[in-house]
Amino acid sequence: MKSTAGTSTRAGQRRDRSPRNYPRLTHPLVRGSKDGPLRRASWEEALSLAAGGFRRVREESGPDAFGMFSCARATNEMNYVAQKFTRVVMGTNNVDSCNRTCHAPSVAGLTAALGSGGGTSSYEEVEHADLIVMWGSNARFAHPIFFHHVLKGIRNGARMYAVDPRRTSTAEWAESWLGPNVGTDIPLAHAVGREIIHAGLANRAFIERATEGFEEYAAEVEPWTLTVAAKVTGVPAEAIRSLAHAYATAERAQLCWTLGITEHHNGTDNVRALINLALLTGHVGRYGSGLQPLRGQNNVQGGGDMGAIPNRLPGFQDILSPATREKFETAWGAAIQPRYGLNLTDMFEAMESGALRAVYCIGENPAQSEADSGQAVERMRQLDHLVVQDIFLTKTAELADVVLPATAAWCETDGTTTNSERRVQRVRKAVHPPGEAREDIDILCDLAGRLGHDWKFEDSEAVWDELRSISPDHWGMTYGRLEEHQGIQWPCPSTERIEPGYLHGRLWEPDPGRRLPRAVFGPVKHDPPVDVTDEDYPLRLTTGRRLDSYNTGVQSGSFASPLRRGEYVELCPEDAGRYGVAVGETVRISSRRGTVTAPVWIDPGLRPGLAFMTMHFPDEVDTNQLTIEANCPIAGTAEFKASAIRIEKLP
Ligand SMILES: Nc1nc2c(c(=O)[nH]1)N[C@H]1C(S)=C(S)[C@@H](COP(=O)(O)OP(=O)(O)OC[C@H]3O[C@@H](n4cnc5c(=O)[nH]c(N)nc54)[C@H](O)[C@@H]3O)O[C@H]1N2
Ligand SMILES: Nc1nc2c(c(=O)[nH]1)N[C@H]1C(S)=C(S)[C@@H](COP(=O)(O)OP(=O)(O)OC[C@H]3O[C@@H](n4cnc5c(=O)[nH]c(N)nc54)[C@H](O)[C@@H]3O)O[C@H]1N2
Ligand SMILES: [Mo]
Repeated sequence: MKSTAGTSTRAGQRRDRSPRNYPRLTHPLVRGSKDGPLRRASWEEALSLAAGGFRRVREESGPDAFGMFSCARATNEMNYVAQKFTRVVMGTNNVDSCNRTCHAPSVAGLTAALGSGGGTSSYEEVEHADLIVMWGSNARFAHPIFFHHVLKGIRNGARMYAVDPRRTSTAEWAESWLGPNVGTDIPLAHAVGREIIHAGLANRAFIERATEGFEEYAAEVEPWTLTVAAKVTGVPAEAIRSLAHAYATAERAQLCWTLGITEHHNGTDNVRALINLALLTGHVGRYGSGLQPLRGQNNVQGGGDMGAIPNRLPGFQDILSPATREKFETAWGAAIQPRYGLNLTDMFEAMESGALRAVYCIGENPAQSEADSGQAVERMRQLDHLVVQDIFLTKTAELADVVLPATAAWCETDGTTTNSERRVQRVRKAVHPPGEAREDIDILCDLAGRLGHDWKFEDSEAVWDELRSISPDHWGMTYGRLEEHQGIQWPCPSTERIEPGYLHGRLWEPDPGRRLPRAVFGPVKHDPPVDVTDEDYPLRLTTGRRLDSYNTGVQSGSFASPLRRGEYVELCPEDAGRYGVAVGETVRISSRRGTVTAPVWIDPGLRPGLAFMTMHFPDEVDTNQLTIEANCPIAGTAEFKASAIRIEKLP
């Protein structure tokens, strides 16, 4: 972890609040010299420069000097081809996506506890649950389609609890809102677990039949009495008790979480703390009860399933398994490195050491989405060769040597995507792409050809059929069947059957010989946020989303809308009073990494000492200049949810 002053990169920051709309890329761009400007180029010139750079770096420094950032908004087919390009053409497993910045801890935690990284239930089950817990999730804003299922559940009589330091729009729908201090979810979950055990509400039969590690877990939670946890979390003991009893006594309970849990330096431990509660009560592996990490981007689940992650081949098959590697080597006619590649976080570190020299960035905007973005930009500047393939001219594209204009997956291409309930669905080309823009897969195959691999895919279905032939979980999903059933959930190993929509039914099957794999408790420990608040940086800043905008704002733009009010730093009324600032007044916000200015908004849903900002308007206010690159050692996800800041009123 390196800290940079960062202030210099902010010199040109826009101070006006006029809208910024990104220009759609309609033709390739190249940079004549390292410090020269980007200029228009033909496809021939751009692709030959892109391929030439990749070849040169591989020859000089070996395959592991290359890294691929793959696009979680693009199709499964495109992610399949991108990881195949990385492994077969470039010869490395260095491929990853924005999953690293959000739900990698969910995948790691679920895999360690249950053997598979997918959410365990279907959306429909939420409509028939008795209890819905939304933990660190503002689904009303960030997952509005899923939230419709939640609202149906509530209408059908479900009770809902919300656990979020802010009283969010989601919390407004809850019967009970628990507002923990940022970064205290493990004490809270452990106190819930301890209360369930002490009240005699643990599902002893399930624990005995289906799990391991209970004794160690029980010992770990024992010190977390309601009183101790109330002191650390700030949640009243009675509210913790109420959640424990509601969860343990519900017939069907859905435990849903998102980034309030994962975007911490101990995100995987946080996830394990929640999974423990399901194992304690048997709320997993049967209809209506389950664990749902609501995935972020439309196809971030599919990107991982397709192998666009450094440790798995398509179908979530482990690279370390010799039999799996052999299967893929036969299918692809190329050797696969028998070790995990670098994840996105590792790749940024490797840029700094010089080990990573060339990056092919497809549909990601890390110059604005990475924690401590000043440092991330500096690292990307050190690359010998950066190729960006996007639909807009992003801040990241502005750093590139070659910029390739792609089509938008969601309306200009054919293929499939996979949502949080593991449902694969078709997307179709509905409009013609602008200018000379080409499909992501087409560009990848052209580059592969220039690097010696002659790939011919007739259409997206041909890519999908190749994937099906090597991923047992996808084998039964032909395009025809996807159409017929309007989407199918994995696993789907047979072309004849549709499997139940929930996972891990094995945990409820009789197993007298103890042969079936068990679910594993994680005896995790509390570890407070890395960026401590003190006299100099007395406020806790947490960052997240609003309904009206999308991620770094590239796709949602900054166009004027009655819904959208641009970036603000949100404070509670007490803090605004303490600093003597009113709505709209501009303040300077500093962390140990950088400084930005933003106007103030007052949100009574916040508590004293807690501030909130989004990442949606980085050209106005570059929030990630403030955030800390403190990463979860297991998943590599940064602590976007907890920075320490100071606020000063401008004269
Ligand atoms: N409108 C809109 N929708 C989106 C997106 C978007 O940009 N805009 N982005 C998409 C993406 S990529 C993702 S990953 C998802 C993210 O979806 P969410 O994770 O729901 O969104 P966030 O607002 O980042 O964070 C959720 C909540 O975590 C809370 N939180 C912060 N710290 C803590 C903590 O320590 N403990 C607990 N329990 N909670 C905490 C915050 O107050 C916030 O309300 O949204 C997706 N959907
Ligand atoms: N402070 C703070 N920072 C955060 C977070 C936070 O909560 N707080 N959350 C993190 C999370 S969860 C995420 S997921 C990341 C998101 O980080 P990014 O993925 O880097 O950000 P996006 O703005 O979603 O950028 C998506 C890019 O994909 C391009 N694109 C869209 N469709 C296509 C396509 O079909 N083909 C191609 N080639 N390109 C396409 C868009 O034009 C855009 O440039 O941000 C992270 N950063
Ligand atoms: Mo995300």
